[in-house]
Amino acid sequence: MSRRIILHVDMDYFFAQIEERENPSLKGKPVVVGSDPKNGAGRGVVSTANYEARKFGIRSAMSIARAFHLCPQAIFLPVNYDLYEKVSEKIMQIMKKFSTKMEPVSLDEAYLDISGVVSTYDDARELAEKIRNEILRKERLTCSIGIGPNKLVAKLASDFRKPFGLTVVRPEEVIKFISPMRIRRLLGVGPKTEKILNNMGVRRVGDLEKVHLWKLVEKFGKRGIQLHEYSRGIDNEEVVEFWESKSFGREITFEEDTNDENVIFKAIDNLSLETHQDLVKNDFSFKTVLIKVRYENFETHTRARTLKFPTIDLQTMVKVSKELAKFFLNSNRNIRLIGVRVSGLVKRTEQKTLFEDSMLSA
Ligand code: TTP
Ligand code: MG
Repeated sequence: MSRRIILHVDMDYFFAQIEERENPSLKGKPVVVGSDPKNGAGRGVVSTANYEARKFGIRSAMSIARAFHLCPQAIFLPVNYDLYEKVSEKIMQIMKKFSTKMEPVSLDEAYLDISGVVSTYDDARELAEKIRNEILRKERLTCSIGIGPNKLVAKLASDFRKPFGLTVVRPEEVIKFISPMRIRRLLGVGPKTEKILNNMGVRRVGDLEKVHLWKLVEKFGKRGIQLHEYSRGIDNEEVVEFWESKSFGREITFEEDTNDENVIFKAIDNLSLETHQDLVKNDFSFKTVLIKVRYENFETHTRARTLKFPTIDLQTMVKVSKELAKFFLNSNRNIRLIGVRVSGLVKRTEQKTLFEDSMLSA
């Protein structure tokens, strides 16, 4: 396997930075984007806050009432999701030019596999500078970028120095870089997992590295293997390209926000069935399954998996979708919208020809 170089871009205080750009008089003042604080009686949450507001302890997902209590003089703005989505599209278009493979993970965040574009970490840094500058020049917004040998490290690196940071972690620096980090920083370590690990005396990634694999598997099942790998900075997840590639999918906004697994899985059954009907009608197999989740506070994430071979099997679509969705269920937040999408489409007639060709040449 050739060595990958992965770049992760994350916009700085995204929703709030856009608000500042639209209204420069906000600059330098604490700004909180979220639901209506109603003078401290509001029941919603904070979507994000600019760095001035963070100085008062305000954070994403905190109750808006608490944010109001911490800093009543802050400027509280409603979530203008349509605007953020438009800006997000423009940023994604810019990034896309710089790589052959891009995977947007949320409105303000994307992975780029740049292995095909650069072969050294010095060139990768230069490329990152170009991306950062172009986003700044064209959109007047800052972002932070991380570069590393895989997605896990690249994401931790983009978060390392913010705002307008650029952090490069070479393969030989990975262990030193991640060991001191709190385990909570690892993808998939939510409050529950963190608590269990804390009880085992594990607080930092370096502590996790010392725990035997069998012990992690005993506690966490298959996920234990992943934790074991993450603790060593290992992550073989591919950057999955689905940007603008032809795809089929459906999504649904729940009547009421929910984190009931039964309700969500039932929705996945239905969305998969409808997506599958489209595939059959158009005679396509799929290779990639993608799940999209929007939480009650509009934070939106996607997660995808690519199969080894294209398939038309509905059960596979359902099974992979549910596995991907599970990842989002152990958060304390309710889900507002869920979507199932398949890409990496192959015309079934062409697939047959390909298969026969390979049989002939074998
Ligand atoms: P983040 O990248 O997590 O946060 P951020 O861009 O606001 O700040 P940072 O500089 O630390 O990257 O999330 C991106 C956007 O997603 C954020 O601007 C608002 C939204 N969001 C929510 O609505 N709720 C949340 O709980 C989080 C974490 C994000
Ligand atoms: Mg961000």
